Amino acid sequence: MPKPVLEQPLDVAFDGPVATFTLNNPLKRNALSHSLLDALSAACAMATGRARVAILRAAPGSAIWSAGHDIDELPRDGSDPLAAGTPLEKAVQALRNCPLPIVAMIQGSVWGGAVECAMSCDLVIAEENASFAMTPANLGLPYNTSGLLHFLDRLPAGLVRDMFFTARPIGAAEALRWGLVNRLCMGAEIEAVTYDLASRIASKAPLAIAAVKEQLRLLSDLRTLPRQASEAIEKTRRHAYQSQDFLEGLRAFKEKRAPQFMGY
Ligand code: YXS
Repeated sequence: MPKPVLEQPLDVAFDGPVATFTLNNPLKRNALSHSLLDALSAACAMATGRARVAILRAAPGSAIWSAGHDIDELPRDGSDPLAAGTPLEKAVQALRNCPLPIVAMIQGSVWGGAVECAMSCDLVIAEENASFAMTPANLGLPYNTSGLLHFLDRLPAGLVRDMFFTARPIGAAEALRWGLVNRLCMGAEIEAVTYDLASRIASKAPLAIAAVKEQLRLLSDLRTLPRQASEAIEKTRRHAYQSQDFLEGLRAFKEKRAPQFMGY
């Protein structure tokens, strides 16, 4: 493994044309703190022009790839926790806008906003016991429209409903079947498989790949919502993130108990 360049909640290392971004927030199960998310956005910029491909991973042997957004850093003041310009939304955009192909190497379980980060990478390689769970309904948090569009780009609407309404973890084999994962491999092989794939990508024409990545992003983002639809979305989301239920979800998580949602 190449020597990390930065000792941050995200380690960044370069080995020739391959950059490695390693999630490094072990005390909180690699939860995506604002500082980690900002470091991820910065790493995408740093790697541009310096590497040909990047790998986003957790430390070797991690049981949890990432526990999702740092719940302690979700706002309790009635503001939109997933507004445009928040660190999570900016990191997702940084992954999607980065000219380099980014490969998510998934060991362990992936939760909440970390699923959107993994899906915002260009390829997802997962070990056989990986899983993906969307859990905003455990907190009372209404996911945002840009995020839901990313899910709908990649997965059938029926599976998106299943994930968001039940919060059940999707296993690696099911994720492969639906295209959330590109390749599945044994845990012992995932490093070799991922770095071989990265080396293969690094040997291709970078400008051609960057042009295709940008076109695919623009084509998938080519949607504008009529004003009335945006207003209706904002109203229903505000009703949820300003609810007592959202505060109850946050309290229940911290108190390590099941939330009691009352519908207001
Ligand atoms: O009790 P201490 O102080 O040691 O802290 C515990 C957990 O509170 C902490 N921790 C987190 N802190 C902030 N944000 C998190 N997302 C988070 N996850 C964990 O880490 C310490 C060890 O956690 P513990 O004891 O639960 O570990 P475990 O191995 O028994 O269980 C690992 C998990 C991941 C299954 C469990 O920690 C868990 O269910 N975490 C929450 C997963 C989740 O719901 N993530 C979604 C976050 S919100 C989000 O991503 C978006 C905003 S959205 O909701 O819209 O998707």
